[in-house]
Amino acid sequence: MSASNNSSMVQTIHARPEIGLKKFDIHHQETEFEFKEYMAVKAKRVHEALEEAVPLRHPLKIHESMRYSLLAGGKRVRPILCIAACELVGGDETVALPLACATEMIHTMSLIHDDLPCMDNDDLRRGKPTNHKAFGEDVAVLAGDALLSLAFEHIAARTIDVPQDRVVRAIAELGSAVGSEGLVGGQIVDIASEGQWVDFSVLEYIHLHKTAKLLEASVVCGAIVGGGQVSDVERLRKYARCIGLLFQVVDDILDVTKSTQELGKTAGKDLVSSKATYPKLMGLDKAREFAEELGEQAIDELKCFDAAKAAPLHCFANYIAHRQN
Ligand code: GRG
Repeated sequence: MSASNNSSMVQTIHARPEIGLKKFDIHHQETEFEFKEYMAVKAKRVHEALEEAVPLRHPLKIHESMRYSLLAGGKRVRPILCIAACELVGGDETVALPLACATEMIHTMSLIHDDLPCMDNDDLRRGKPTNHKAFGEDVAVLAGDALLSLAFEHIAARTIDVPQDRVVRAIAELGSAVGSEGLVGGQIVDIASEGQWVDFSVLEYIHLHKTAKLLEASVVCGAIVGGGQVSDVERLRKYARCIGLLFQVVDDILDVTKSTQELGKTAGKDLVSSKATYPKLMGLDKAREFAEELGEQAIDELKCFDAAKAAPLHCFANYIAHRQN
């Protein structure tokens, strides 16, 4: 796939101070990159590592439940981003693999808990009955808890050939992305906002925390264990924040434009619920324009890196902007 063409163009995007969007130029550089193949190879490697990390053992029920959701498929966006960021700054895939698996364990636990009757009360996830539908609420809560705990154990026990200070920094980054100022913070504001009128700043808070924080931490942690300079890590953080928000804007758009079968989860839920979404607040066309802007700004953050090495992250921004499920 050609990630870009040989021409150069300049595009102006207007400022949105909440997330630091600014005017920028998009410089297209010539680079060839097989993104589909890259995704398939990395997803397979992550799947095998996850399979190995959670074997079927005693007590059987909890491990069955953990494996049911963890190995159910999913796009593996977070672990692949983690590996891609590590490789961009010169690190080896093996160095990032335990962290990459941890991001997927945390993501999966957040989906299991999000689907519970006390949260979103959903029946379908990754094309299958949700964890609590298959195993019961009690087991689903525990499977989520066990995956969260295993994620941090896995990083500490399995990350090898990396200076300890980097591992500790990565654990701190991930811990903060998950907690009360991360995913949990976004979820609680989301719950508290239900049935209320919310403005853009609240909507953006919810999505920057509920969705973007884990994507950001995946990229940042990959760059940290890969040995990236602080300036590069921070540049990649900005990239990741843009694609994190982009991910959610696209999720909102897909919810109203795709079927349940196409998504593998219940479609149209946002429309019937009283939840605020980007299409509801700004209309579908403007939400699509906003998604384009975020994708372009993400790519702009990569321009100081070598174009060939940054190709996976470059293609990732396009993939997230144009994904169909
Ligand atoms: C993390 C301690 C802790 C608790 C969880 C429930 C909760 C707190 C937070 C909700 C987080 C959540 C479910 C956000 C939505 C993120 C999102 C857009 C998920 C869809 O991700 P995809 O499309 O799914 O990558 P696949 O199935 O492809 O992995």
